Amino acid sequence: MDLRNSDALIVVDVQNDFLPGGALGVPGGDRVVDPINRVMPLFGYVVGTRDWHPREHPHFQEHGGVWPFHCLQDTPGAQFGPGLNAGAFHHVVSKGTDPASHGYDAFEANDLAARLRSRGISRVFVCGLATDYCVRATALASSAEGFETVLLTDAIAAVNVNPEDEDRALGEMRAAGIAFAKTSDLRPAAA
Ligand code: VGL
Repeated sequence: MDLRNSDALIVVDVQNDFLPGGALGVPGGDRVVDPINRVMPLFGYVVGTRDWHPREHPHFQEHGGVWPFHCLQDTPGAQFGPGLNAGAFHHVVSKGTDPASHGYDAFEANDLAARLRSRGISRVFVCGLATDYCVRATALASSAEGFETVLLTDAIAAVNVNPEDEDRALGEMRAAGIAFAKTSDLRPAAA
């Protein structure tokens, strides 16, 4: 797949707490780091997202939610994963800061869509963690915002609270018209 200058990459939540050994470690989550590092330089605009929760958040079991504490603001678990070249991010979106929303979707309640449009971006590639939550929500939102959306299937990993969650999420994304590609299929945009 040939890249265009009007493409952007969104790297979702590659944070310590979502990597193996983290508070909500995604099985195989560390496998996304190398392919992401490899493709970031192919994109003129790279957005990194991070879960960035206050402790008082309905997302958490302690407060009636389903998740253990993870990605608490300014804690080591919320830092980008070791080895991820987060220095390549042009913009960082912090999600889940508002107790009124879970923050699965990187487009929710911030200027990301407008930012991408103002740069002439028409196509968005999505990778990162986790396939069945924030990657899914972000890719679906990107598509709903009118961006042609491509999921990088070798640079994602799923939580799979239920074993079928990954397949269900992939099916929902496909049904929404999201294309699937591998990082090794990406070729640089013509200069
Ligand atoms: C996520 C589970 C809970 C994610 C966030 O980043 O995909 N998953 N909170």
